[in-house]
Amino acid sequence: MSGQWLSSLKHMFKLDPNRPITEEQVKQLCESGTDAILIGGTLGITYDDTAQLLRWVRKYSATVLQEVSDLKAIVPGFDYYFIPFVVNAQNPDWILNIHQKALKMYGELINWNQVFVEGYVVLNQQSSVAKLTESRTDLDLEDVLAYARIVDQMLKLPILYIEYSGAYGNPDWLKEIKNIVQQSKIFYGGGIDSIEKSVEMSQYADTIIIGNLIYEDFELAMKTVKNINEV
Ligand code: 1GP
Repeated sequence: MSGQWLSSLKHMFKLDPNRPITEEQVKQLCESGTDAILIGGTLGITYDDTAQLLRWVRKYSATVLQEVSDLKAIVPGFDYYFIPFVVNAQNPDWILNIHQKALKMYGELINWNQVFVEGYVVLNQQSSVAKLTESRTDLDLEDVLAYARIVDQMLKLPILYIEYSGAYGNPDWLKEIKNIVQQSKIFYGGGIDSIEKSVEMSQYADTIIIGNLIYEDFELAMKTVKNINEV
């Protein structure tokens, strides 16, 4: 079931509980035809803000996922939970320390059928996530392919997330990554601020994630859904 469901994801909107959005906009995103609404962010993520967004999204039939970044903000009631595992982090918390703490607290309560681990490769040095996790971003293509192989072939994680948060990545690199990945689904997020970029990255990534554009140009963000489904 899980692999099949992941394969159905071509497009997702990522809502940051720490950024302003209206209930009407959430409604439109839910009814846009996107494959899922992902709720998560890096800084200032609280239980209350996350729960508020979930309440708004839950009024519609959209699939809703929480990407967990703070143990204090895990909210029950999502369809699925995505757990980031940042493979190029140099701060060990983001490799397995936080996960160990989480499982010490909640290990017995977790329904593992609802959980997917994302092998993150963080590539934009300027992003909050790179700074927080102290990710090693001075990488050439061969370095990135090695990280992709760790996620895909060594750890066999369901998701390889190529994260450029706030900047547009190199599509040629995505093409090379697609060529070597065998079983992980490739998520791409970062700097998609036009229809052309959304279509371009969809050629190589199984799933594209639209974040900032929701807050910068809502109407344009909405248009990325239709165009992806025509790729
Ligand atoms: C962020 O990958 C997502 O985690 C989306 O990136 O905000 O740059 O669209 P943007």
